[in-house]
Amino acid sequence: MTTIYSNIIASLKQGEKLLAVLIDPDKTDLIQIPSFMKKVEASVITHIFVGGSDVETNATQLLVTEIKRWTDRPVILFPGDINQLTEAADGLLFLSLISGRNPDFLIGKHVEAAKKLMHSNLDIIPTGYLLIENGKETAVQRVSGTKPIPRHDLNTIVQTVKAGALLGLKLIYLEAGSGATHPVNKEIIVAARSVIDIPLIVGGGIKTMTQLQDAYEAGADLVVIGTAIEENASFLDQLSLTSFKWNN
Ligand code: 1GP
Repeated sequence: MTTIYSNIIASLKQGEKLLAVLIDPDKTDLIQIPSFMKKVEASVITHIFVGGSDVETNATQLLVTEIKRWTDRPVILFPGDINQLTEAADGLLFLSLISGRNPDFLIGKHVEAAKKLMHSNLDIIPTGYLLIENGKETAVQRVSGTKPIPRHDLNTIVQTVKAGALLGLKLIYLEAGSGATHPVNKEIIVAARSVIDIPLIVGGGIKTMTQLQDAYEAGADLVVIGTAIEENASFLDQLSLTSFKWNN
């Protein structure tokens, strides 16, 4: 079991909820990182995810190296493609897009990456990644060429989550897509939570404290926020250690 993963499990056993900020190398100016990380350090953010849909080669490595100068929080790759793999990070969500039927994103990219990852020091966490329809087309949908599962099709969502767990995947990530109109709703999170005992990540379109709280209450163990923080730096202030606590 990897260190990052065992720490996630340990947190959940203690009833703690986890929060990741998603930083996209393609949308981030390195010069902003020191002041941004200062805010992250003062916040309840527990993990830093780095990734994007279209990222230039080397941009991820440069960004991760800069982030790690300013924080001890785990930096985890959340890659849209193989060129985003870098040993500068601590961990990797090894994503299989199990909601889709594109063999490249189910296993093909993984085969291409395997040689490099066999000798990696990254904590590699096999993750079942489900794209749930949110009201508009997302970058994941465009890049992967897959259809999201309709958000009213609870049965397919639940059976897919179960299948992911039965395959031995270590995390399930319910994704509405970056900038989603509708975040993954409570009903879906409750249903997914009820059929697995591995950690559940929820992300996409979460822009308010209420939506964040809703996701936790429904059973998300780790929530990912990218766009809301990118577009509104004061959102990070609301997540400061003093003003927001979800762990009773
Ligand atoms: C996207 O789940 C993440 O992959 C975060 O989405 O940018 O909408 O917060 P947002």
